[in-house]
Amino acid sequence: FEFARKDVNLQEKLPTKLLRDLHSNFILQYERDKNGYHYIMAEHLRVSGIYWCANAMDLTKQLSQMSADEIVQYVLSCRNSDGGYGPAPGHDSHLLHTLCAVQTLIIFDSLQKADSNSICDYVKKLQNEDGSFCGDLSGEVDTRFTLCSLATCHLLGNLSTLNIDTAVNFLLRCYNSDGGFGTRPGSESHAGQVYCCVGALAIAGRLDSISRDRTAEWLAFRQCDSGGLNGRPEKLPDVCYSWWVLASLAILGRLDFIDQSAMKKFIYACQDDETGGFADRPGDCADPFHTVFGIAALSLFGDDSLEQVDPIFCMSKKCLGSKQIEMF
Ligand code: GRG
Ligand code: ZN
Repeated sequence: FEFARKDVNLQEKLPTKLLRDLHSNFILQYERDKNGYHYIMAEHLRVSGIYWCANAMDLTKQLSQMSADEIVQYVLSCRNSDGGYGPAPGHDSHLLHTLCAVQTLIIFDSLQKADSNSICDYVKKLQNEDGSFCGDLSGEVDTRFTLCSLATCHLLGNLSTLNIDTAVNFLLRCYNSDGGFGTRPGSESHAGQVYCCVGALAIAGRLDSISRDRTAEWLAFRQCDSGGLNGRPEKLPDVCYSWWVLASLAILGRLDFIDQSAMKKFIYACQDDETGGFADRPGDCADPFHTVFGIAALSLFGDDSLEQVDPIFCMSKKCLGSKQIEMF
């Protein structure tokens, strides 16, 4: 009898180095194929998709290959009269897409084309009495929306429009004794939520409120024998957790808590050496979401062929400039 931890096998024929230019071609293809099946399917997350594609092109130093004006005009056309942005023109505003709109405008150096005050007003109205945030008018509360709010207002230079003390109190109520964070108080720890909470605490300048080592240990336990990382115990590894977990460790100053060479091997193995792009796991179908987070994770380890990524905002340090947060 053998105790089997859920994991994947890395076969020998899988890629073992970064196929950078294949990825930028994959993204361009995806972006240009506007009548394609995927593009139509993804309307409900179009602005987020645009941020993933633009960010992947920026991190692979290929941003100049994109039609900047067309993309910026499209993003601006997703703005609603409440000040927020929806996923596509005519769709309701949501914090997830509002942050992605702001990120995309920064990547194309076009933030001056947005109305910062009305965006911050939109975000402010979604904060609740207990400090938490709703993602939109439907009322769903989630620590993801705390990161979206703090990141958006920070990037617009107006963090103080939010109630940061109550926001931090809410985040600390979502801090579990295992060192992780969940979506709401009492929810199970999940690596994606850890990223959101650690990032939000960093923006608030309140990382001293948690035990960095305890959280970093919970994150380090996400590494499987294959080198890949999962999102919680007993789940399969997935390349996007390379980002959620590694970025959290980087924010905590604890990147050395995991085996970096095993991690890189897993990330390389998730590349598709024919179509370009990264899949969630070796052998699966590549998509822009896993592509940008695979590339961003490799950038955190340092790779001269990539732009350096900021672990809180998942954007190049170059495009963030003085918007970067000084952590240590
Ligand atoms: C990138 C700056 C920046 C902000 C984004 C929305 C957001 C802020 C972060 C999302 C963090 C998150 C919750 C990531 C997890 C995404 C994911 C793969 C969810 C799937 O979860 P499960 O539980 O799958 O369905 P598992 O992997 O556990 O099987
Ligand atoms: Zn994933």
